[in-house]
Amino acid sequence: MSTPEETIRFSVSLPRPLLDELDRRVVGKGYASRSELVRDLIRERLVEETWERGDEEVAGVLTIVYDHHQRELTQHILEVQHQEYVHVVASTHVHIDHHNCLETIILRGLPAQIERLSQTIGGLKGVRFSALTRTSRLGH
Ligand code: NI
Repeated sequence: MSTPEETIRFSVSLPRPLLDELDRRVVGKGYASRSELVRDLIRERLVEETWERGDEEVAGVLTIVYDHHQRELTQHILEVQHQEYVHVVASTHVHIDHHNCLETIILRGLPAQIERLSQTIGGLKGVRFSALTRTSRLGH
């Protein structure tokens, strides 16, 4: 009998060049074993597929860097977050220097809602950098 949390060992056949590539990544990324890397690759793919399907609630972190001196930009960023408050879980603002502000905004909702909100904020004039980290529930 197998339990849900049981770890199963199975063998995989790979062409030598692909295995070499895998092993370079194991070393390069500091993984303890091939298994650890393969588990992470599978989880990454599962998250991607959940976002592509689009029918399940997911979470994301939007990281932005913006010009503190851009007129009314801070106000616009806040307004967008208030309008979409159901999707905004939390946000953190850090003043990285005299000109630049960094903000991380944790978002929750359907993938399309998070993508749209991220594009709206990322597209505001004066936002110099914008990157969305996509995550989802992983029961394994
Ligand atoms: Ni600031």
